[in-house]
Amino acid sequence: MDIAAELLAGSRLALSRAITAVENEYDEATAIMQQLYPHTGQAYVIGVTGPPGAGKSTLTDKLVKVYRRQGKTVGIIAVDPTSPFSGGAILGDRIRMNELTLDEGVFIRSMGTRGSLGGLSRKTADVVKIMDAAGKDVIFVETVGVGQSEVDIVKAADTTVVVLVPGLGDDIQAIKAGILEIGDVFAINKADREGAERLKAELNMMLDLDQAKSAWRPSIRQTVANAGQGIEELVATIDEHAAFLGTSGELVRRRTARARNELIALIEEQISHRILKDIAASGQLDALAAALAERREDPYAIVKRLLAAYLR
Ligand SMILES: Nc1nc2c(ncn2[C@@H]2O[C@H](COP(=O)(O)OP(=O)(O)OP(=O)(O)O)[C@@H](O)[C@H]2O)c(=O)[nH]1
Ligand SMILES: [Mg+2]
Repeated sequence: MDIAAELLAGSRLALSRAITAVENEYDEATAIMQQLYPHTGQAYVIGVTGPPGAGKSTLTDKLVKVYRRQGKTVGIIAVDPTSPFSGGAILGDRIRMNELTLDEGVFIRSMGTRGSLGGLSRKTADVVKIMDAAGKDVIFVETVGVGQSEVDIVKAADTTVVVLVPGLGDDIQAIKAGILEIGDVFAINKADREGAERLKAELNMMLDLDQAKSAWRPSIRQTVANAGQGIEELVATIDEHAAFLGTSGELVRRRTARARNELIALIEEQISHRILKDIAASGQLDALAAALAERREDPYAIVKRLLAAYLR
């Protein structure tokens, strides 16, 4: 049996190998994804993002336990755009989620950049699909908040939980507009610390000012993740958002928009990859670069010519 068939039959090893194939861009990755695609679209995807050390992993660990008690199987993808490590090498998460690694109903995978930040969000989306096809009911994507990269990564999520903590200095100033836009649910974690109430008030004010109002007003919950406080309430809020997405038709709209973006990215990637591979292999790329440097050619004419040749 091949990897995809074994994965669909329930093999954890095949699941792991499929993810590795996508991460490392092995030749068989496309064929695997193609076989799995019809089996995707079943899982509910929850994004968890926020500043470094906010308690995302601790919170995820507690949330996962609630879903496990409900009998749901879970996939966890811990994405660190700042780390070159992958395949479970993010030690802190390993330790914090120690008990979960012993649970057959939970599959955890860490992903780093491996030097290619650009491909990380697309690869994350593929890993979500792989876990989805493997039958995970709920999939968590945890990513550290460092800017545009995590915004792109959480686009794979149905519900995005933004984790904030009091006492980050300028509190609300530190919360970039981008993060406000992606939050469906806000968790003010480390609410045992001073300033949790003030942060909540400030956040509420910013959300009220937000121009791009949609039918869903993001909810704010306070949590103390390491003590397990506020977890059930947070789950209830996530469930409320999921229900809202379903009844309003927003889930279909979001997933359609996501499919559209993924298709565009795939077209761009495959076409440029194909053309670049051809001209690099034939040595043309170097010759063209030299011609440009000496102004014997212009890049617009070159691209026009390459495209014309490709489209023929
Ligand atoms: N006081 C307090 N500490 C917490 C709380 N939640 C988590 N912590 C602690 O905060 C530290 C960071 O927690 P993590 O869960 O690793 O945070 P993270 O956001 O996943 O961190 P990165 O993935 O490294 O960005 C750990 O030492 C936790 O035990 C909380 O609610 N209150
Ligand atoms: Mg973490």
